[in-house]
Amino acid sequence: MSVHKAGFVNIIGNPNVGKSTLMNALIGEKLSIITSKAQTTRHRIFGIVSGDDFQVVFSDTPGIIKPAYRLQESMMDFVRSALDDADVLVYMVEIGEKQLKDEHFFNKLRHTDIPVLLLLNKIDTSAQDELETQVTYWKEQLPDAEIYPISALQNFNVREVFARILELLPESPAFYPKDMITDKPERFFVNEAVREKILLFYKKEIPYSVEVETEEFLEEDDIIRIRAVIMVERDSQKGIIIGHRGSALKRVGIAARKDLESFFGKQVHLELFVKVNKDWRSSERQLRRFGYDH
Ligand code: GDP
Ligand code: K
Ligand code: MG
Repeated sequence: MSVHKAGFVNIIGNPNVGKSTLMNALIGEKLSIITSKAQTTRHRIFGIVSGDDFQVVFSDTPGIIKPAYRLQESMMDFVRSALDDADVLVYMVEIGEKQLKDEHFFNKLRHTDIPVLLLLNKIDTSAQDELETQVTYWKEQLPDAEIYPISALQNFNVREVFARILELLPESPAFYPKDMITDKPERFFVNEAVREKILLFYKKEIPYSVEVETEEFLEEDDIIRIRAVIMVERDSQKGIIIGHRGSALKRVGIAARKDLESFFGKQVHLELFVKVNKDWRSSERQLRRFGYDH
């Protein structure tokens, strides 16, 4: 009888190094939203890859940042717990980057008993000699880590990383049903798809003042009917989100609907509303409502 392996792999690193891109490449589904802006990923998201004799539960975390307001503090709680509950840690840096912003966290990473794979990402953007310099630098910084130069975007070395993860996993039965690919409910992906388009289409601070909540998710035989609310902090932001005669909001709706149709494999009817909800970012009660309290 062959051995069954299963375990938890946490992907950590600074904002924008490519953590969500890697997780999606590993899983082959667009579970985690990706944009070029920092703080795109606010929650921890599980992505599950199963085979006949293995199950890997990946967790994509928000980037490591110094908390500036309440929301960021609870984002950092996710990151810290990611160091404690993993079987394998994937620490991602991008080529050219030097050292974590959070020294305390970096020390913890250096002294952990959990195996660490250091992925040097975005090597598609660098020259060979720069790559060598970086590998030397990181070998000094984290002597116990195994270093893999990769390109998450171009799928270079991703397969090799996955194979190594499988070797490092403990013998264990599966934790989740084999056909499950994520722990998040469908509504979560609606919220994230809408939020991704807002991050892409609006400038400056607008995206960071926004939260999305799906109020209705009705799956019928050949269509899914969704109603979602975009919460902003001020009336002026509401106007910007909606745009001239609703044109800006319409653009968000069309783009998000396309993504959701390919994600769910079904026609989607998406209705978006904008509501003003003052100070959602700093209120404890509101944060709990949006699921940031664990
Ligand atoms: P995260 O904040 O660490 O989750 O980073 P994301 O996965 O959201 O990626 C941030 C940006 O880096 C996006 O614009 C990605 O397309 C880009 N990116 C990710 N991986 C690579 C890579 O291997 N090469 C290049 N050139 N860009 C990448
Ligand atoms: K990002
Ligand atoms: Mg991310």
